[in-house]
Amino acid sequence: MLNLKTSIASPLLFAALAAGLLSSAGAATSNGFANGGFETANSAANPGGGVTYFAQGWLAAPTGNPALWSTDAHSGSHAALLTNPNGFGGSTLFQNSIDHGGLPALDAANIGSIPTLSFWAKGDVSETGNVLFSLRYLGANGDILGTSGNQFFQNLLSTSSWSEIKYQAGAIPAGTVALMLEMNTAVGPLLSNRQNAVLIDDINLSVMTAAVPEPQTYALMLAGLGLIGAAARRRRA
Ligand SMILES: [Ca+2]
Repeated sequence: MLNLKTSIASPLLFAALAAGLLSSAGAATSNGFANGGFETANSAANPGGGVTYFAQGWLAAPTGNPALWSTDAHSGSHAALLTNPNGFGGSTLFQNSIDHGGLPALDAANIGSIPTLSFWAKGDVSETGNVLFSLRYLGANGDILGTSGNQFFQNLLSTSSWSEIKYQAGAIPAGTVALMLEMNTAVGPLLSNRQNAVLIDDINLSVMTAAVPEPQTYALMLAGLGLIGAAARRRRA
């Protein structure tokens, strides 16, 4: 049996394994949602066409109370505002990582990697409301291949200061080409003089590319294996 402790091949082999582990960390692609700080206005080149764009690339639900472009910001000069000022309503924003986002279509290199979503939020949902986000994995035909489910975050909100909210999603399933984000607040009657209003800013979606050993890693591994083979042959001889 090969004794790795004394084999001349072991330092090279371990170096190759270490290089492989390092390269398997992958590279982050960020930001997956362009204009996640809501700093860029909707433009004439990006008209609504039946859909409400409240900031460049960001869609508001056409029903209920559309998401708004607010000057109360965590960074820069604008943020998104979800609000139902009269109660009994919903307000929703959407983003798709391809059509309006910052990522090319995801492919096999992304399958199995873990997306991370982070954003900053401030506000209140009133006593009868809630606010949530949902990440969905979309296939090439727009079919939903997986979802984070509804992630409620009203308990993390403050009316006076911004809170950072971070979420590590499930592994990207095979066939996924895009991630879609939905954020929504809904409320019944407004109680205790509490408004339903949630500000969102600095949305960042980070998608790690999956492990792909680089050519020099393969070369090191082959060199290490060759030396092990040579050592083993010497020992047998
Ligand atoms: Ca901003």
